[in-house]
Amino acid sequence: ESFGRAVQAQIYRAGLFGRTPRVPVSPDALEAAARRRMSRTAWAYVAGSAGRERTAHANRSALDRWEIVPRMLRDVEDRDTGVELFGARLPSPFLFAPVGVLEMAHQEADLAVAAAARELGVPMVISTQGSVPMEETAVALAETVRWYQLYWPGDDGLAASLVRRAEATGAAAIVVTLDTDLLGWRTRDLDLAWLPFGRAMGIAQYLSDPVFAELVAERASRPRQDAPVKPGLAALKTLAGIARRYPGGFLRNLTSPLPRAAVETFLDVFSRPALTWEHLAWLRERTSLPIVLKGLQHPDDAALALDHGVDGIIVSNHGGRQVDGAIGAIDALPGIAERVGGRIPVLFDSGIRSGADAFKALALGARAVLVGRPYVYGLALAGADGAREVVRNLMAEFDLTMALTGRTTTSDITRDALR
Ligand code: FMN
Repeated sequence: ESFGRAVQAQIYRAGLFGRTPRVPVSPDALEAAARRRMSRTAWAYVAGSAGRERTAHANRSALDRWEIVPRMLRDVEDRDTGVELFGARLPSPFLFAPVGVLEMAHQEADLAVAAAARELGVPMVISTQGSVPMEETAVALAETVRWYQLYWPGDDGLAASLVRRAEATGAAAIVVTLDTDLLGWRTRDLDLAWLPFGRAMGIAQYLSDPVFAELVAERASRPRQDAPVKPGLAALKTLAGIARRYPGGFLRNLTSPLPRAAVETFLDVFSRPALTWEHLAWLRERTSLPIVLKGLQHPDDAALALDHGVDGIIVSNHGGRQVDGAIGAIDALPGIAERVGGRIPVLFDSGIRSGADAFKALALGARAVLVGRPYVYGLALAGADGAREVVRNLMAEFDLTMALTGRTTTSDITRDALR
């Protein structure tokens, strides 16, 4: 039995006993249910985008403009939805996109997503803005493929430390996110005057880092009225534990100089707007892992990526969270795929809400796709089970879409499948 049919059968069978899915299958119903479940601030942070949110809208409308043209009578009984990426065979073209501050959606945060990823065999991209230290997420992933997403910090020592830790936790690639060297103009968050990082949420990778601990110690020891504290690594680990167990309550409960110094240090080192293409050589010297650039939208940048010897590209506009009024991400894909010409894998995200959307992205040249908000909505509704069900449903619909359009392998999904 095929994956798509198996999932359908499971859902309809439960229906015979009066059970309907706890996590809605319809993307719109999923979003509406998550909105009802999540706090105002969490909803704003997760669902919100930059400015008037025209880019997020364009992500959807651009995907909807492409239409699939199915083919018939091609023997689609046996299908393989798998893709090959950096030497690993993946069961489907889906990955869990790096999403920070997951504690806003669910207390188990990254650990719940890791459990979902493990059960599905679907890779997870661990975020630098994680709510759980990457070492713990890696344990929860067991043998599942994990990549590490790097926000390149202002401090080189910290950057090197994060990459070292990612290697030690078995990351199969380093994803450098390029579109967020500064936070976008996020109107919903601004109107609530609410930013998670200022509350020590989503900074577990930093709080658990030995180099970060030194930076905090240095800042805390600078002369000021109330800062005689010199935190060691253990103290910072404890703080990370507190932050994790009491999402949101960390700073309210602790007003001592230490967490304040930690948050201030984070705000100091988070961004690196001075980053240029030349810095990639520095990273190349420090890791032999594949380097994947996330957030490219211009074919010339794809050409520069090739010139600088990177191993993969993710065409993405961060789900519309960074620049308002930018092109729909899928409209950037064909030009970049053409420029890359198959030399390195091109991946895609921003706006994927269905198996059919993923099919379109593959037809336009993507090897695989990352999913962001939808699994966060599942996480908010039902923890690990919810995140797993959302991606399982995407995989099922993708499988059925392949069958119903006359494709038996992902490499059969070519440009002529679309109009
Ligand atoms: N991208 C990163 O590279 N690092 C992050 O820490 C990160 N955090 C995110 C947090 C939230 C709440 C959301 C919605 C997205 C985040 N992203 C981050 C972007 C996603 O990786 C991905 O590009 C985007 O969500 C894809 O668009 P979609 O949500 O429409 O699927």
